Amino acid sequence: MMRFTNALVRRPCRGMVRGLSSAGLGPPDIGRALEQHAAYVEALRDCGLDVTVLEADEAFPDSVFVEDTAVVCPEAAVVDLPGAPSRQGEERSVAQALAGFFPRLDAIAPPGTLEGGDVMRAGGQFFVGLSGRTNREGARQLGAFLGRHGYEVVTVPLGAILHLKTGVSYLEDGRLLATGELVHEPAFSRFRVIPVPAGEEYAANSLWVNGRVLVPAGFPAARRAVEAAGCGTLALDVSEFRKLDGGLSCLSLRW
Ligand code: CIR
Repeated sequence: MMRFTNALVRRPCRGMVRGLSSAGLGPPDIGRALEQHAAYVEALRDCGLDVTVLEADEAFPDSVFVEDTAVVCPEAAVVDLPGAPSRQGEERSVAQALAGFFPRLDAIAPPGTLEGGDVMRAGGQFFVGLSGRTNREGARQLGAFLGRHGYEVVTVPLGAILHLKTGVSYLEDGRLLATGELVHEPAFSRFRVIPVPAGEEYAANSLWVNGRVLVPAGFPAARRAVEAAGCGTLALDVSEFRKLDGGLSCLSLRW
């Protein structure tokens, strides 16, 4: 069975109130965000991960969402080039931290752009969403890096959603939790797709960690659907990150 041993996270910065957002839920409260982030780190540790916590980076309002800055797996680490101009540069300090764990780092280069929120691993395959942040050239470069290790990279064109994993999460054992346009995505035909109940679309971004699924608090029907598929769950409040269009996966890199 797949098992994660490590995670990397970064504490939220005060400037997160100026983070990119389309949620229309108002600015996040930094005090609550810090509490929710600490609980998230604790949950990852409870799941058996060794968690490296980077200090807040005030130069980048969205820097708490470290998932977007790299793609990591046991064999490889690729440093991303975020498609959002205000996020370009966040990846540098993440790369420094990853260099302590990976002997070699590859990097997405212009004109490619890629954000990790668009990258979902399912066993030997990596699905890459083509979004407003990740372009074909970025996906092609990622495919070349991961192909060396025997992984297959499959692109998924996206419509309205921000990132691929805004709408779909891999729950291991061939199970996908999906919403909207992704429920019937042909690229996912070999999976058992668990549709997220209507009105609870935000919960499509859930996070499998070593046999448990972290789900956002406040989405009981989605939680029941995940449990009915045979997964134990742990609900975490991530309301302040939701205000910036972020969710559970966005807050960490895992390998
Ligand atoms: C952004 O727009 O880039 C941030 N406000 C949210 C990033 C969420 N990250 C993710 O889905 N992996």
